[in-house]
Amino acid sequence: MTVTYAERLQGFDWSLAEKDLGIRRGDPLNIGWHCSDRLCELGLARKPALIWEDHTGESHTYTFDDVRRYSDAIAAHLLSVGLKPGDRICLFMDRLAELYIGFLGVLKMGGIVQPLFSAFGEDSLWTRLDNAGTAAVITQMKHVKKVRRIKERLPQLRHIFVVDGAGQALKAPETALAMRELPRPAGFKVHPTTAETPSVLHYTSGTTGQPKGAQHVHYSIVSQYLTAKWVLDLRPDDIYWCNADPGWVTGTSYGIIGPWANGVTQVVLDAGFNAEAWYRFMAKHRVTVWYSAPTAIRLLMRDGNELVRRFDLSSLRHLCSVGEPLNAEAVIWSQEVFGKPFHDTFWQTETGCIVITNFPGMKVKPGSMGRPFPGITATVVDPATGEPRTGPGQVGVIALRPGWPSQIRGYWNNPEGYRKKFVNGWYLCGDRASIDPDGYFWFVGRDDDVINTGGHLVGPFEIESALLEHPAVAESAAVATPDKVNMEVVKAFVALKPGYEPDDDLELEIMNFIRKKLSPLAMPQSIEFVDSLPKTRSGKIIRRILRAQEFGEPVGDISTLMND
Ligand code: 6R9
Repeated sequence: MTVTYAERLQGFDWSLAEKDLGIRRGDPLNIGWHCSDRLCELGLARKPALIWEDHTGESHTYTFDDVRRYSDAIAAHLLSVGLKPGDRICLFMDRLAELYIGFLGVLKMGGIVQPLFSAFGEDSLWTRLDNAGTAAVITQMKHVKKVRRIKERLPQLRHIFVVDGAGQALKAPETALAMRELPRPAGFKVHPTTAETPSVLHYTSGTTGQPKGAQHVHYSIVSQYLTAKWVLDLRPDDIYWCNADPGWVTGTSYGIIGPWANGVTQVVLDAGFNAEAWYRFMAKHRVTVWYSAPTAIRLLMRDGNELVRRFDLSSLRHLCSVGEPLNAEAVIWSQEVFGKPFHDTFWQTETGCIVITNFPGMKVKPGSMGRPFPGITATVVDPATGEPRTGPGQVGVIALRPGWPSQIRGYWNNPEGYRKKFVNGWYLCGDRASIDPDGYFWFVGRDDDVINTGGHLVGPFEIESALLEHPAVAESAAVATPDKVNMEVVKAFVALKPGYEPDDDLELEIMNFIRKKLSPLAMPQSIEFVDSLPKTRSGKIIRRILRAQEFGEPVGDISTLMND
């Protein structure tokens, strides 16, 4: 029977999770150990941990004992070549089994694991590896070329491992790292990291500057374990699918740590979106709990109800969504075709775990994000003063009282950037919302210029910087424009240098330039050529005006901006 939200709130304390996980304050704590060795000790060695499948239908099952042994072997290998605890080690590959198991391997040797989307182009990759001072990249043949092209500009990068590189033409410092061929390390000891030892470094985009490295610690497992158990409603016999890529925090907090800390079997599909393939995959593996995102749900809706009815999806018990506003239509549609609603969950890279959510069994108000997870104190405030704005109809910025276990401990090499997120003792999420009399949060929009496309945050600054590298571009601004499926997509405004004339070919060329340098997500879907861009007196481009025009919203008072 589902325990109610009210019951969960009663006498809540995070130590509940510590007790379940056998964590004692002051003892070593290592996520890699918790997600593999511990489960074997608890008798789950032969239980499938990962059922991996690719787009051809090729499939492989890894037990918790396989995950334990292979992650040990990877950890031992990384140490044997001279990598050290605290080194940043990047995972840059598709959703291969090595990504999930390598993640634990890096943590087990005490390294800081830095997962990056394999879709990233050279510039996106370089920015993040340079900022983190990354010592090693673990990649695959398909993506190694991108690493090759930038490695001269990364003096700290000492090792490039290619997981499918055996027998291939590799160029130093590349070496092959075949997980299954590695020697079984005799007597390997997991590095004795502690609760506050850095664990995962996720890069996330803000309005200003290049992306920031959000620094998680091993103690995050406490929140990730409990939210996975209570919000995703994970139970021992579940077959769980999180369709997020581990390049995104959802793919690590709830695509690796949360479910495995619970000893739950996960399925992974290493393939792009395809409605029919997704339904077939879920039906084949009898998926019971599915964590997805609004854009994926809208894509499924687009492909119609007839398709979904061709598959037996009766195994599905619980559905959750994250990343962007879950529109009421999507909740209603899911009720119609799956017989159950998607439960919205709200959180961020910085929070590390779900903080506002529709609990299982709680009345779902379609369009609302639900209520704070127990142990999370949340409200909405005036971002200038930090004073609550919870009166009827009032909108404020979502604010959290710091101190939950998986809150990041800072931005990598950027303490000032993190300090700016706090006002009057509250951590500000940068999202606007209102709270109804029942305590449900209703998302209104972002409070900054970050573009949320298909659930992924893209920073305008990164796009604008890349645009300026194109020979024809004199000035640029990147803003969100509405999109039916992705909610928002990137639109660029470009002023050309003298001698260049706007035309379709140039538009396409600039779009592809960004796709290659950054990623398909960051690529503007359209470019509007303009003579000049709206600017403050100090010369900063005012994106707000452009964005408001795209959304047909009033531009508001810009006199203060113009006087900036
Ligand atoms: C986990 C994740 C965080 C930003 C967040 C907000 C948006 C996330 C949402 C949502 C509306 C939801 N967001 N969940 N907006 N409803 N349920 O998404 O992390 O990539 O850091 O993005 O995503 O704007 O501030 P991250």
